Amino acid sequence: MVDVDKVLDEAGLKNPHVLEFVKHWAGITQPDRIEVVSASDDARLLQESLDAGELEPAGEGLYYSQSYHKDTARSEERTIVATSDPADKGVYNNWRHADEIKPVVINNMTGASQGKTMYVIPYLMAAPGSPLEAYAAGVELTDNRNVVLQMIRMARVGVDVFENLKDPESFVRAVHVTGDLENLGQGTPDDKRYFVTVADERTILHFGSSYGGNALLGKIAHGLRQANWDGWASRKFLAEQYMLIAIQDKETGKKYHIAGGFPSASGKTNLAMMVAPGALGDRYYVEFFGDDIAWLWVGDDGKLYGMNPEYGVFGVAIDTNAITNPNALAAVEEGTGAIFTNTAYNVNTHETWWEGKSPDYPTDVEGWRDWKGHLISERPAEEQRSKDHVWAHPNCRFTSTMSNVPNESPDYNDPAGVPIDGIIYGGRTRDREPLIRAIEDPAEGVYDGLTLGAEATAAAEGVAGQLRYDPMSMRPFLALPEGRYAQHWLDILDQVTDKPLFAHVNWFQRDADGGYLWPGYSENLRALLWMMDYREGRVTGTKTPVGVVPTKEELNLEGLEIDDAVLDQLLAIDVARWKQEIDLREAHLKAFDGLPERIWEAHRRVAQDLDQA
Ligand code: SPV
Ligand code: MN
Repeated sequence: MVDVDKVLDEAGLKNPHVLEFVKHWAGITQPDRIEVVSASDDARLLQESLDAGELEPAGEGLYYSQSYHKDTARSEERTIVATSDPADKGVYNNWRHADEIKPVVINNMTGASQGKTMYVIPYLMAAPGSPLEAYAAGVELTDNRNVVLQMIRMARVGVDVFENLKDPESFVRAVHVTGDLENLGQGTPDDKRYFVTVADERTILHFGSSYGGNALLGKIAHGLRQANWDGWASRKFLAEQYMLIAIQDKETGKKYHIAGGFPSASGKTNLAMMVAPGALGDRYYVEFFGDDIAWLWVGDDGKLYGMNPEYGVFGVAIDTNAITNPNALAAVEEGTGAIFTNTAYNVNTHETWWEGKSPDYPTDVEGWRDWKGHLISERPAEEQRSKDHVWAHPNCRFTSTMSNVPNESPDYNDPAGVPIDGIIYGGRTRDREPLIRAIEDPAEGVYDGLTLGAEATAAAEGVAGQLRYDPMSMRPFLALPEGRYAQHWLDILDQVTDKPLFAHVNWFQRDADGGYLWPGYSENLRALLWMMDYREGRVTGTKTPVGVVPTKEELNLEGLEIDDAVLDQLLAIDVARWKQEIDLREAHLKAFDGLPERIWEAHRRVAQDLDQA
């Protein structure tokens, strides 16, 4: 048995509550060794991982890792929110009673770290001194070195972040045990994986994965699920799967801050790291605050404030290239310390590659391995360069710290956060949704967020044009039941004196042949500029039943060649299609218990306006 007192004492981790927590879980998982880690341990841990073959070099100061082939993404069906009150059950939170589920996970964790090291990771999901600091501290225990390296990139990690905690007892207790990945029955009736957030105990118990959102507990489990609960329980804040940016107008010096929710893998990272297109760059500059999580609260001055609790970016690599996201490429250049996961890898040159990194495959397949570790050269010739036989996993990722992103905002570390001017929602919709529509009424904005969705991608997944609803882009991350969550949103917004403007955006409208009508990527800035003009009263747009849409003249199209008829289509409201959508929304919202009357009023108002249109 490891002498836990001695290990923590020598590491300078003096907090008695942390000691009690580590002792308790070490007794259950039974590691051979315990080690407290800080960000300053990064170089040593990287070397250990390279020596052990867990990482491979991917260029100077770059690393490559491969995960177990059945462990490549979050597992929503194995993710559970537990509390001690059945009233906390929602439609999406997969609620279970803590008394029922905790013993199951604990049983699976018992003895499961034997032979391994348990790493103790003190972390903070906020800039030190943030008004939300009390909800930001956590300690993750993990038996996986790669998880430590990823956590060091994704959160502020170290013994020092715990030194100034105002309440030494108030930290999230997060336990991650990898388990025997080859014998967990992933996807079978005998699946042993459990990813449980015991929200009312501020305890996270994840067993059976070493991948991203299942294992980096500061990110999704704490930063979203636990914080979703804490924000409501404290009545103080909202925790949302949102990107956060500032658009700086160099002429006036003013910065507009926009937060926005998009369902997972809908281009949030590209949007957040955006570079102003062409000549627009002379006047505007986009600052990056975060690509995946924003915590929002009301400041003493009555403004809505926001910050990104994360310290890094865990981005989808597929289709990341010089056109879609030059800043992401810069963030994974040599010397950044970035880690690639499940891309293709060249054993000779140590390069990484993923579909969409370049228009063509690497010229020579020699030395290239696919994400499962099989040499491309050993495939049958017709499978070597075929879309049906990918090189990289569709969910392959890069992990890099915020400071590696060239357009990181100088205000990113400001504990005061930044005032939020606008909140946007966007999914992937091939028709019906215009490029942008602004929504002034806050309750209608919340209603719009609650009815956000992404279109079913394959025909088999659903009816064409029908959305898989993803309220606020929080469907996989909600700890709260939906009605209570919606009420909490209204309560927070009611306290805000200078209300943010809401807008819904859509970069994905298609023509009859399936081609995209809008060029997307950096050009998306044009829609956001209109939004800010609207908020400032510089444009009036056209009022429609579903919000205010820009006129063609109001959009800044400088340097963009776009057909007039295409623009008309991009800004049109198809009333018949919207009426269909209203019926689908009604069924979607009806499933939620206790949805506030103000949300229903917004719904009925939109429906009525459509009827009269
Ligand atoms: C997402 O899936 O929305 C992510 C990646 O941000 S993960 O951390 O794996 O959940
Ligand atoms: Mn995400």
